[in-house]
Order: sequence, then structure tokens, then C-alpha cells
Amino acid sequence: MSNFSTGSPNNLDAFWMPFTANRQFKSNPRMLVSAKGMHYTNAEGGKVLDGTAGLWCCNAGHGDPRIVEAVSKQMLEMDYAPAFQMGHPKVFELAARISAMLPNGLDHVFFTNSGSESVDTALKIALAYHRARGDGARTRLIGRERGYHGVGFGGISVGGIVTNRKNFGTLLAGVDHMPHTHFPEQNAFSRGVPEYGAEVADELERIITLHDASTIAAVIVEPVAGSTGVIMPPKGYLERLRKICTKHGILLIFDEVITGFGRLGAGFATDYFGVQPDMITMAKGLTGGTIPMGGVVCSKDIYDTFMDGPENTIELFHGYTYSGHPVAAAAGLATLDCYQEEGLFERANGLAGYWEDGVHSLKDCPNVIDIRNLGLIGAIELSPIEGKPTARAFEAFLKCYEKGVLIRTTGDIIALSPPLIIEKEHIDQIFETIRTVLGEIA
Ligand code: PXG
Repeated sequence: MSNFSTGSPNNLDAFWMPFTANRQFKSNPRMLVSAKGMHYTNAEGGKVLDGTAGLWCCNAGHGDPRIVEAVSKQMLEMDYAPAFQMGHPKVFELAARISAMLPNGLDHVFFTNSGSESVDTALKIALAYHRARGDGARTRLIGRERGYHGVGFGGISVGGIVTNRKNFGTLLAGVDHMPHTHFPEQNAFSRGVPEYGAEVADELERIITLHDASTIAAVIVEPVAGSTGVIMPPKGYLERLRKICTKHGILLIFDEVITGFGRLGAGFATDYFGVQPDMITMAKGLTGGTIPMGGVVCSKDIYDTFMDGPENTIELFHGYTYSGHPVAAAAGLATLDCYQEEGLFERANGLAGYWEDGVHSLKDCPNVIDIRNLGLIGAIELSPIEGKPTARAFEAFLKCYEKGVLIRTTGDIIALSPPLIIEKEHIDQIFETIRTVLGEIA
């Protein structure tokens, strides 16, 4: 007989935590127990200012009553509906609203439950699209060094972060990588997009010459790379990628899991940069982090290519039990209402200058070797302690948390991405706290 009664809240052992130093955490846990607006409350009763929107996802802040109500209502009304061969109204409404937010032609949304699933879905759609067009030799996928596209096998294959790849065998075959766009020598302390580096996009031409365009299905990039420690696209770089992909019949996928839903002060990076991909992957801000949900937006051309055979055949053999889950769809709709009613994307845009000044004010702090920013993203790169990479930034993370500010670190880079409801006084508090901490740990 199963035993359901032995769980204890004081036993931290059973839960294997993701992307976490488990033993270190469990010896000195940092437990968050509630959240409202810009703040978490921890188990000790301390208030913690959220400088990271959870993990880049709580763009509408925490605990907005509109989302809470929509989710509760949906749970009461209908908890679940089968995702295959059945529908429910909210998911259609959400797809229509997302496509209305995007440039013309990006019209069709396939729902998933996370960014990783969105990436794998987009890569599969790219392969199946070329095959459906009778161009099935196009099977190669091109990512970029230092790219992060989640943790599915597709995502880590096109991704370019060595720790996420090296332990997991052979990955997908037929993948190549463009060079990353981080040029600290030329671009350190750039405000917004850096001037130098657009020409590195031409490396894609070299890769295409090596493999031949007729073997390449898609190129995937983060318009702004997040997880790797925040790397901005050099001025003109994304335009150049778009041109090359179009010239060679290669699909361009923008992974907008972090840039989507207002992070740059525009709906999406495609709007911000004025460059239109063939597919966009999204998650996180889609439901403000409240209920897991992701999506892939496809061009009309891609969708129409699939809608071709006999009407009673399934056009794409792909989907998840929880694709377009009604509770997630309700959360998504309410989150879009919050963004719209509060004008949060415009608000982020309006605060971007103040944010930029704030983050760059740390230039004179000890061990700061670069500062980068765009929209409501900020990154402060620290010089590593010799022989102990990541230690300096992790110490800064712990000290900021002790002082009531949640930051995120990756390598020796502090990455900041607050909820879009942030006020100027919160911005001041984040940068004052980091200044104090960088002084203390120098
Ligand atoms: N693509 C991109 C561009 C991402 O940033 C994913 C895909 C995967 O999403 P899921 O929902 O499967 O985790 C991400 C996720 C960080 C951090 O602190 C970033 C992510 C996740 C957790 C932490 O940089 N990005």
C-alpha cells in the first residue's frame, strides 16, 4: 500500500532541485513563501525586492488580482479539456490575441508548456515544413555559441553553453554553430546595442558555403542572449542574419522566451529591432510566470504549407497533453490584459533610460569589467577571482539577498530583469544595494 503520510516540510532531501547547488542550498536554504507586486517575502519574514522578475518571467509583477481571479474562475469552470481533436474557447482567443500583437504574417500559434518545449517544437516544425515542401534534404539546424534554448535535446544541441551540453552524449546530429557576438575589447560599457560586430553575421555565409544551403533548415538565435550572461546584438547584426537566411531559403527563428512581452520596452524583439523572423518561440511572460505555458508563432507561409493534404489527416504529428491548457490560457489572457491596461510595455520603454543610467552608475565599483543594458535588462560583469570562477558573483548574489534584493548570476555576471511594474525608487534600491555589496566583497 502506498504511504502518503511520511512527508515533512523540514526534510529537504527528496527534492532534486533544478540548476541548483543542491547540497549548498540545503545546508542554508533560501525559502520564498509569498509574493506581491515587486516583492517576495521569505521564510524569515524578510521582504526581498525582485530584481529578476522571478526567472525573467513575472513581467506583470506578483499576485495581480486580475490573473488570480481569471485562473480561479477557470479552475471552477473547467479544469482541463483534451488538447487533441477537441478545443475550448480561451485557447483560440489567446492565439488570436498573440498573433494580433505581432507583425503581419506571424499569424499562427502552437502552444507548449515551457520555453524548452517551444524550441523543440519550432525546430521540428522547421524540419517538417521543408519536407512538406518537397525540400526534405534541409535537415541541418544552426545555432550560436553561447546560445541558450532550454534543456530539451533540440535546445541543448543548437545551444552553445558547454556545461549544458558536455554531459549529455551525442546530442542532435547535423547541427552547426555561428560565433557569438560578445566583443568586450571593442564594446565594453556600451549603452544599448553595441556598435561593433555586425559583420560576424557573415560567418553564417561561411557555414552555408561549407554545408550548402540545400541542407540547412533553420537558424535559431536569441535576439538578446539572456542566460549566457546577457549579450546584445551588435547594431545591424540581426538585419544581416535575416538577409542571409532569406537569400538561401533558410527559416529564421527568434527565441523570444526572455525578450517577449515587454522586456525591451516593446511587445517583442521583432518590433524593437524591426526584423521579422519566420518563427518566434515564447514562454515566461506569456502568463507572467503564473502558470506554465509556452508557444511558437509561425508565419502564414509555414502554416499554410501544412494545411494542404486531405482535410481529415492530422497535419503535424506533434503536441503535448497540456498544449493550450485552459487554466494557462486563462492566465495568458488575463496577463495580456494587465500588460495592456497598465501600458506595461510603454512603461518599460519609459523607464529604460533611468535603468540604463542606474546600471552604468556602477562602472566605478570594484572588479566591474563590463556593463550592458537594453530595455529593462541589465548586466554587470565582474572579473573572476583567480582559480575560482563564478565565486565572486555568487557571493554578491548571497549578500544582495541578505540585504533584501534578489539578483541573478550566471558565471561572474550579474543579470537583472525586473518586473515591468518597477518604480524608480526600486531601481535606486537595486543599484545602491549592488554598489554596497561590490564594495563589501572587494
Ligand atoms: N529559450 C530561452 C531564450 C530562454 O531564456 C528557454 C528557452 C527555456 O525555457 P524553459 O521554460 O524551458 O526554462 C529559456 C529559459 C536565467 C534563466 O537566469 C533563463 C532561463 C531559465 C532559467 C533561468 O538566465 N531561460
